[in-house]
Amino acid sequence: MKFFHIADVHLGAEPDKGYGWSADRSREIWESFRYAVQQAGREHAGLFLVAGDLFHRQPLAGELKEVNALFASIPDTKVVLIAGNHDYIKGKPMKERIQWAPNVFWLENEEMEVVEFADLGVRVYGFSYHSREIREPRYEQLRPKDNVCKNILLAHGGDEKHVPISRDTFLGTKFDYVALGHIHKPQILEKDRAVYAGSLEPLDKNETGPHGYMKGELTSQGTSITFVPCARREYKRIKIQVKEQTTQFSLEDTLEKAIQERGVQHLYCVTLEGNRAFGTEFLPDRLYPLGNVREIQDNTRLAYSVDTLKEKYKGSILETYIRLLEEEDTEEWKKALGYGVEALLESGEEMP
Ligand SMILES: [Mn+2]
Repeated sequence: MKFFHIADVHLGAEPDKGYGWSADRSREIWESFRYAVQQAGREHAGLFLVAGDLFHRQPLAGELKEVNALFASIPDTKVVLIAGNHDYIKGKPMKERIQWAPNVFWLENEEMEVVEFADLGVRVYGFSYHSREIREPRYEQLRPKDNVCKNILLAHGGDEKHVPISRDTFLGTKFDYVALGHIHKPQILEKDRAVYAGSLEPLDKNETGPHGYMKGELTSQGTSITFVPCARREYKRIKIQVKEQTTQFSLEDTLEKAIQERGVQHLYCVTLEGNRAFGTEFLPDRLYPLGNVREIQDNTRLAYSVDTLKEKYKGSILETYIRLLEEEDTEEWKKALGYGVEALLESGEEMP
């Protein structure tokens, strides 16, 4: 039996709000979700598992309708969902909010419940969040009723405030598969057994690398899982090493080329490192428009020679400062010397 496992879609999220591509990202999250559903249909998956946080916040009636219509378009695939900490069950139960398609199964109780699909020979276990936090480690020591059929656990959490999970929680688990959500980076806790699908699309700048869904197969030999990347874009980091001869224009050329090589559709966090020439200040405002630049971190230091500075600023605070800190030859003092010199030069306090 083939199954799909997705998590943390966060429909309704607006990543990088205030940036030019934010509205596109909101739409792309929906598109990726539609793609994953359609793909499950095309590949005749028996199950489509949603491990929580399908919605970024309490879903609107229109959003539920949209999601339900997509699920209804794959009637031969059973869709099983739990609610996570973002879309926790509040007020009216899911089952009463709209008329769900017959292939949609919400495990929306606060306590563990089970849905059994005799035709697939599978049971799916899970419970939903009814609040933003669950601090009890509720997945410890969980085991299926019996192993006369395959058993899958849908789970959401893993940090201190969201059902803590340790290294041992799913070690040697009796479940045939634990479909996890909440951690946005795809991650394997137990090979082919306990896996975080990761967010379908990356949602913020820390979610670097590929994103997508897990595709699995349950056979009499066991479970096998493959990660299928499908996100429209990735967050990527670019490190640029500047030198004394680097100018604003040459830096712009370097960044533009780096973005072209990696793909202009992606989203970039840029770090500048190395030593810039005395008198050179890089202008971030001219770097942002060179691509989808999310962040620029300028960690460059001023290139200078202590002797030249002492000579040039003879009789100034700067010279006194250098002489004072030069006496010690430890790493800390050298660092302090560097920071101090830069601060004095930038403040203009170096003048005699
Ligand atoms: Mn979550």
